[in-house]
Amino acid sequence: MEPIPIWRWLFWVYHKDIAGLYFFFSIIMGFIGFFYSLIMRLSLSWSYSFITNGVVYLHFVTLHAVYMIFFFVMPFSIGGLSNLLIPLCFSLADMCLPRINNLSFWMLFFSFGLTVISSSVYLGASSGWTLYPPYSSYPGSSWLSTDFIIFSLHLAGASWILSWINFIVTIFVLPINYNFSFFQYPLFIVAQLTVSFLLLISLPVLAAAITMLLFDRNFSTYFFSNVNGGDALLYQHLFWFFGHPEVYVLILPAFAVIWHFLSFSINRAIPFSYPGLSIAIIGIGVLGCVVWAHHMFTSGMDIDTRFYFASATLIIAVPTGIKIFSWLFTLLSDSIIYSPLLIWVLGFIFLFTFGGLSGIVLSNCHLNLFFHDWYYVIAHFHYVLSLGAVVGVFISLFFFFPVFYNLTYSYLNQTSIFIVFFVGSNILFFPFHFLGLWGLPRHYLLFDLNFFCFSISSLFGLILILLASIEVCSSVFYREGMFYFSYYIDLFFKLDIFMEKNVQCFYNLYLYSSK
Ligand SMILES: [Cu+2]
Repeated sequence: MEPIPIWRWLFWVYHKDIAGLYFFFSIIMGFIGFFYSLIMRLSLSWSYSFITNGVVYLHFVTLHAVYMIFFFVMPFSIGGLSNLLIPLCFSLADMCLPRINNLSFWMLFFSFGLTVISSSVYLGASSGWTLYPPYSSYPGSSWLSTDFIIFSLHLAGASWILSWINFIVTIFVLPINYNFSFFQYPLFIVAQLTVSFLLLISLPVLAAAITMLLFDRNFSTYFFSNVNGGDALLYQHLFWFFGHPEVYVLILPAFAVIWHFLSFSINRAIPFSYPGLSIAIIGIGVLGCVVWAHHMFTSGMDIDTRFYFASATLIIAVPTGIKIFSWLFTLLSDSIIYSPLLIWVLGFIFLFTFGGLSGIVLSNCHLNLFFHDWYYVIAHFHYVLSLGAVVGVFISLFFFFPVFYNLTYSYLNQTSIFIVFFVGSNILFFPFHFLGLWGLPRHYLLFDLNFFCFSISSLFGLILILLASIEVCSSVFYREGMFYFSYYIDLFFKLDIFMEKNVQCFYNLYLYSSK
């Protein structure tokens, strides 16, 4: 067989190839984001000896968030998993707009390039991923880094907009042969549709906000400058109108993967309480768009507004509870097939529920006045996102990669990676709750030496997570076999089977290929 020329993959349009590009890209980016968190933990462990400049420390905080959110979790769970699975769920040969698909990946890649340029200019962007105006406006950071981060977010946003056009069109236009009613869609499709609509609603708002910020920085427009008649709070409203739906964009695909794995484990195509789950996903999406100001309780809103946002936030616990009880009930089933991934799912449910409970504490608009910008908040969103979404990434790696890319893990490795990751992540993040209760503020390089033992234990936990990630990369092996992808596609078209049977057929392949 002739070797493929290196430039060929620049023009890949086939959905599985593009998904592979996204997976490869996002895993590299995950390690870069991890590297930033390692530097943060090191500099917090030996205060003022590792990094001496608080602005540089904030630069690492900013870049850690940007890499993890925009270049690790989003490309993996949206770009990668959707491109891989949406055509398969409907037995399609490819996505509806393959060239647009290719374009959106490379736009994301150039967006990453702009972030690299941003971090190489002077001290780097140091206003957090939220880019709040007093810090990100011209007097706060006069060097060019923030402008490049804004360009990078623009380009990444344009890339996701192309992606969601592609997903929505593929889901609604192509599967004409099947006549699905909405409540027959697989949950993965429902989740990706919800994600697409959330991006459709929220990304243009983010684009508007950061464009105004760009104009403020370069053309003296004063949209967000209170001194000159603007309103800095406006930026926070616009940003969190994007920022809160964004957390569901990050976590919903992980939920969908959990459901598909659990329904596989009980040998059914449809998970327990299926139509309720569809409604719960959509409900989370809708509610997620009307709770943004719970990030701004300390900004001086009047009491009625704060109560509205607090209670709307609490209502999200209802659809979330539906999902958690559905998972737990599925785990109680008699016909459950035990595999190491079930431990991962249990870990996911534990970590996500734990993060959800501290979220209920934070959604209280009075308690929030005390917890705002303390370590408690960091503990909350790392339990929900970093651990929830990242465990979703691990489960996808173990569950889908054996079948689609012939890359597989032994059961022993899957279990040992889980133990190291679970112990490490809890050692890292659990003490943050106490640090928050004791009033340790986030975003600071220096802190009281009374907390020294906690910062050392957090560093130890982070090193355990690093070991788990290295084990993931080192213990993967290529399994030559009959289950290469084209065979799998052929199987679909030859049998011309309906979606549920496709799912079943995939599961059988999985069982066979990852023993
Ligand atoms: Cu929120």
